[in-house]
Amino acid sequence: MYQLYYHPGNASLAPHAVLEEIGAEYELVFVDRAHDQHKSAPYLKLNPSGRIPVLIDGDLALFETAAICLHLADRHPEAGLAPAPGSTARAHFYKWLMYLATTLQTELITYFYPERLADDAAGAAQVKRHAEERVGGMLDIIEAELAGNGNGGAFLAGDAYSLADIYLMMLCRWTRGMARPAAARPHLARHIDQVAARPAIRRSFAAEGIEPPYFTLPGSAAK
Ligand SMILES: N[C@@H](CCC(=O)N[C@@H](CS)C(=O)NCC(=O)O)C(=O)O
Repeated sequence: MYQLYYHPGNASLAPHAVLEEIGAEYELVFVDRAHDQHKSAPYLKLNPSGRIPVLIDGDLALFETAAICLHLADRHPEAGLAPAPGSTARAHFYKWLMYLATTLQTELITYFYPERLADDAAGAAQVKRHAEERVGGMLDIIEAELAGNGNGGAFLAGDAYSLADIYLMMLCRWTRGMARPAAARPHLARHIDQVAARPAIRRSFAAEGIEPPYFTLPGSAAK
């Protein structure tokens, strides 16, 4: 049985939803961020970067969200959460998953922790503002893709649902407090609503206590 170290709504949400889509047996292990459990010696043995999540698969302790999702897809190919290796769809899938994990997610982390990149509160506010602007530009690129300017499918990696769609949905949720959240863009709104409506995704939300509205906060620019 897998174990997933998680905190509600954190980067652990994507692998949690992937586990639900697969129908695998797993146990959620709560990481108490209020007490910095993710910086404790036992946790750092599992993930030396002190970040959430970690997946335990037998003797394997795996960190990095995208790596965990890909490993689960590899272990359960019957779940169909990634296109066939070597296919054009797989190439697009790699491209978008890497874009999400290395570009959009990284900028979102700057948005959430601006104080790590500044010397004082004014500097942190400036970093946060720039990060929000840059996230907006990245979301516009994904919006154009979903509108059919790129490989043009209903989903991020083409015609079939994949774990890249789950990953995108998780990151879009993180923008809900922005002046112009992901859900303010019509194609992204359609996409993330479609992903969030899936029974497996709903189960992962329910288990983490995530309630609607999922992608906006009152007063945001999104409907
Ligand atoms: N690249 C890492 C980033 C994970 C990450 O930053 N997780 C956040 C929660 S969403 C975290 O643990 N933050 C605590 C910290 O940075 O101290 C991954 O995808 O696993």
